[in-house]
Amino acid sequence: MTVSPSPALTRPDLIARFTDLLGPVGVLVDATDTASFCTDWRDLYHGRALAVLRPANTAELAAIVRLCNEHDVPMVPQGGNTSMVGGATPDGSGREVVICLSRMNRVRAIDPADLTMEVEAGVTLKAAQDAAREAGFMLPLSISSEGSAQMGGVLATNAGGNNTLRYGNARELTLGVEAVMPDGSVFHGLRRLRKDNTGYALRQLLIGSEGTLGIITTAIIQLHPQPRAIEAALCAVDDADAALKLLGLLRGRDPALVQAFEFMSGTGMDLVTSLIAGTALPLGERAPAYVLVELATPRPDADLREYTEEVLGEALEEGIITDAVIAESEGQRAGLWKLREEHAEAQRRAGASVKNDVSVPVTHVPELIRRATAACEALIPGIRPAPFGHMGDGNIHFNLVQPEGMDPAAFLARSHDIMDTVADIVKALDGSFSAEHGVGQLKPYMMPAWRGGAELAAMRHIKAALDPKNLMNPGKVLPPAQPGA
Ligand code: 2HG
Ligand code: ZN
Repeated sequence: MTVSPSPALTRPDLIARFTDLLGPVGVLVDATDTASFCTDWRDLYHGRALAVLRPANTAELAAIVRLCNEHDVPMVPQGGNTSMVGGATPDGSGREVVICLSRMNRVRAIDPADLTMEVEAGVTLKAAQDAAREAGFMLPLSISSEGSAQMGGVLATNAGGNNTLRYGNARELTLGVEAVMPDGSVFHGLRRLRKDNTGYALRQLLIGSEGTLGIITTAIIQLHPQPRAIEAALCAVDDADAALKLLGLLRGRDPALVQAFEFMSGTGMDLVTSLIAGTALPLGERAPAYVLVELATPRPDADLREYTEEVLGEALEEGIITDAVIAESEGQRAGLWKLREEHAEAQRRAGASVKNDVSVPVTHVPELIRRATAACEALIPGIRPAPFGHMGDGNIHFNLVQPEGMDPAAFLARSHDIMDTVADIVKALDGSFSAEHGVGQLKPYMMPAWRGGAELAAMRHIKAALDPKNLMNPGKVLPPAQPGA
């Protein structure tokens, strides 16, 4: 796919036109104002933007997308800029505009009878969760970056996170979307229907498209009843095999209660407790690995505390876990979650790291961790494997922290070797090379080997049909087509 010859309008002309449409408040052009939009959270990508555009509503967004389409201006949608794969960072050409929906930040409505929330793309996930909670409900999507991540990006990347095992990921929780398509037309799909078999599921195509097929402006999200009781516990285990046994025990007893099941390596936990202020291991001794378990129920009559003590007591007796602490208060529960949620930040502070956001069938998680640890240690002596993540749904962040004292650039130069080594193992275990972080600009090169043939061909046809000029987040998700392919 080629982008047609350069736009007829000069940069100052374009900026003037954008300013006419959005007003000065909606157009950022100074390098100091646009800098933070041009670099990703991991500091892997550094681009330039023709401008950062901040529409205040769908009509403004549609107008600027139409203008971009007319003048062949590539567009990079960006939410809270928390992508782990460079999915929202512009390239270095200075031709792309970043489109940011943070001014569209209203929770429009919560319908208690329908159990739905209508929310604009620029609302942070945390603000949406809070609004749901204040209305007596639960928005069960929960991710480490929820304080900054915005609903538009959460949906565009089909975010998963900590509660997927029980409630599904963004796709399962979204009933309808409104979106601006690459030509500037508006897809009015803000429906709140559980049943609606009327042709292709366009909203599901937009969810997870990482902004390559359109820009989601508003969504109808499915809410859940707020749990009446929640118990969180941190358990020490010897290895991932023991963690899997614990999951089996919990699910065998009552699968409906398990709301989160997060694995953490001893190495990862050491990094958190040594690098993040306000954290400390609440268990007597350091363990090779840990599991953060959360059980929850909306039933008023259940004695969840007693149940949790009983089932963890059984796990201790059977030698599945070696120690455990159950949170005694909301504050303690938050403290346990902080130990888990700060893994990404602690690893960022520990130097360069390579991330492998992979998934395998849950039963293969221990084998994945065993084999990938051995393979990476053989590849780079001193490398620090620090796997963690959403073990209950099979999604492990098999992250590797650089050896102590190694030059970070030299370590990052080995990124592809490391990623390919892990990917080979994941493939042998019937997994995926990107479980929840998406493809972005970091991983399109992996697509032919993993999604080649009819699957990638269909994706290219869809992209070409909806965005024939390749203006929506170009360079993301799909690899460049090979000549003749
Ligand atoms: C998490 O689960 C995020 O905390 C980030 O998905 C994972 O840093 C990572 O690799
Ligand atoms: Zn995650």
